[in-house]
Amino acid sequence: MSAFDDDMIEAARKTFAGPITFLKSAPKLEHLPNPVVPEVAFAGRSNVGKSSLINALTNRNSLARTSNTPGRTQELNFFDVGEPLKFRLVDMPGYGFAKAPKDMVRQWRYLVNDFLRGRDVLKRALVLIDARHGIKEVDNDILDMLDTAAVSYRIVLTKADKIKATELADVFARTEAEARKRPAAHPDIIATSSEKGMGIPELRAAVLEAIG
Ligand SMILES: Nc1nc2c(ncn2[C@@H]2O[C@H](COP(=O)(O)OP(=O)(O)O)[C@@H](O)[C@H]2O)c(=O)[nH]1
Ligand SMILES: [Mg+2]
Repeated sequence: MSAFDDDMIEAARKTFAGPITFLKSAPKLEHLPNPVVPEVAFAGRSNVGKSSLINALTNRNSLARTSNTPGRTQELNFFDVGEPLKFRLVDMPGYGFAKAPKDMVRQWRYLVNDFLRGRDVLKRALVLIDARHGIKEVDNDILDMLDTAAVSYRIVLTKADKIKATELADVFARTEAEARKRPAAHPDIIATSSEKGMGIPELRAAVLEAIG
């Protein structure tokens, strides 16, 4: 069922088992690291499981902090992968939490939009969608920004362990159909569970594929 062959899966496993370190947080664009290697960014509404997924991918327990306090960080977090440096992962600020002040929403939009438009080394974004809900209204902002900026992206379902297999098959088909209508979206999506490890080897391979 996987679109990745064994060699790709194994190469990806090795890469993510190697050195990965937190580089820096950038609350503003002037704090971005120099664009010296390809980057893959993770986006999604707060609490979608972004930090957990980055931790699962990198086999580390607390590389990206998992927290239950949504929306506290309006920063781009950069992680260096490989020694010598091969590529970077970017943890983008979450969106869509209920109590966000208007200023914060505006700041989020500026930061994310400017980053997406101006970052030449950004090869792909992974947009995380909660498997229990599928794509919601609140996700359209980022999907539209990515389509408009022509930044290639792939939709990734999270927390797949929280629903039954039949429900997952349903939301998977529905979400993939939506992805196929969007100009900059990869036609294939990936279902993951950070808790159970489902889809993690494939997602690692998808990151390697994206950086080329
Ligand atoms: N059951 C289950 N819970 C998860 C999974 N991924 C994240 N969570 C939980 O969802 C909550 C939010 O996760 P977090 O990674 O902090 O989300 P973020 O705000 O998107 O970074 C935490 O309580 C996690 O333990 C998963 O794959 N399965
Ligand atoms: Mg987080």
